[in-house]
Amino acid sequence: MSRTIVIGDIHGCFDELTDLLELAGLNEDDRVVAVGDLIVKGEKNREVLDLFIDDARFSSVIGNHDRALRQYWRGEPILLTKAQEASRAELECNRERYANYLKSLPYMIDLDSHLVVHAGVRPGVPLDSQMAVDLTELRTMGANPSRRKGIPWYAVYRGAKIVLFGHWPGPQPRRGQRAIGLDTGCVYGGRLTAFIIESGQFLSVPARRAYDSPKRKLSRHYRVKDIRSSTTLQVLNNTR
Ligand SMILES: [Mn+2]
Repeated sequence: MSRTIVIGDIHGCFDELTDLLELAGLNEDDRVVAVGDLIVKGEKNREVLDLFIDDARFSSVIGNHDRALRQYWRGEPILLTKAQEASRAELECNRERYANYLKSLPYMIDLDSHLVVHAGVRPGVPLDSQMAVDLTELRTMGANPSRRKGIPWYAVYRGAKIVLFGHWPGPQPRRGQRAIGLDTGCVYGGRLTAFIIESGQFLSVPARRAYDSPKRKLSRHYRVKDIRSSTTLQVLNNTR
């Protein structure tokens, strides 16, 4: 049976991506979907993009870092961070190829029962009315979507589709009643994590090393109480 393997933030960690796909035993008829931030901070950004461009099994939504380069190459007035500038320089050798690929990345990939986005969806807002800034940067409820303090969006979200997201690294996958966060901080020396939709199974591999240091200590997994009735969580519990 073909599988849908959803992978957390890769950030140029091509070696760990290879390790994870080997652990998963990637088959010809499997599909790989990334939660975005394919590039920036790690050191093999070209290799990651080449794989996603050349292999039809691979697709991704756009992350905030992918988006920054896309905006820069479109000529929008944006200041790149140091890490983004380093990736831009690495990718400049084949700018048209990489710029075209970043241009093609959607904000959401709808997998029917599941929805893949980079950061989150704002609870209560219809999917076709979500804002780009929320889809690529949302962490908590309130006016500043990037804020880390406060109630995480996924603790409130009760939408029809289970949202698979990245963007907010933690030592373990983040879990809400209807959402699963897959960024386990590989580029910071954590792990690269995948979730297989059909089996509800998590797979992860350790980073070979830390390629960047986080701006703050990886926050502890936010525990959502009263989640017993959730189908998602039953699936998750079975795989512990
Ligand atoms: Mn990220």
